[in-house]
Amino acid sequence: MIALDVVEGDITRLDVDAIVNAANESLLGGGGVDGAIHRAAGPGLLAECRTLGGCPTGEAKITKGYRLTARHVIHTVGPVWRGGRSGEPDLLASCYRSSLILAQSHRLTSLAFPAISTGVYGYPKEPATEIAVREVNAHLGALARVIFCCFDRATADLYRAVIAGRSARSSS
Ligand code: AR6
Repeated sequence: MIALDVVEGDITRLDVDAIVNAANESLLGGGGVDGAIHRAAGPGLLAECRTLGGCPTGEAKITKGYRLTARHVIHTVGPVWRGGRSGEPDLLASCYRSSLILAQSHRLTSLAFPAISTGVYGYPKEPATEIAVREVNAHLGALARVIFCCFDRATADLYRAVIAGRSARSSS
């Protein structure tokens, strides 16, 4: 039974137990997928986020989903890309791992990830995708379904290639 799925589109529309938000350490909203999630969830999400006291890079915190179809939001903070020698790969891996562990500790069974850090935070897409797929494969646990939600076709193709075990660099 294959649990990994690649979906192209807007993560705020997905019917899953939790969608993951690529947030910043304040957890008080921003642009990109973070902005889209807060807009779709409504003001209740920001109110709950204010009670959380932020979130360190590489860690994750959970809230309810408010007006989203998803029941919960797992907020994680990816690393800002600074060239790759400032611990970015470990921090990005930690985002995926922390989110998966948190989902399972709340007995969630379906989860959708955006491509964390690959927008405003500038993490190159190919190594980021390899980390995402590796960590999800390693920490699937009892999750029945994990979706990689990609905002565009090129990102979805890259995920499909990495999941299929093809080199990211030969996927275009
Ligand atoms: N659904 C799915 N993916 C999306 C969506 C969406 N609605 N919108 C954007 N993406 P980014 P980061 C993709 O910049 O790099 C925020 O201001 C996008 O194409 O959202 O982790 C936070 O507050 C890209 O591939 O997140 C932080 O300050 C991916 O989501 C900062 O940005 C991540 O892009 C975090 O930067």
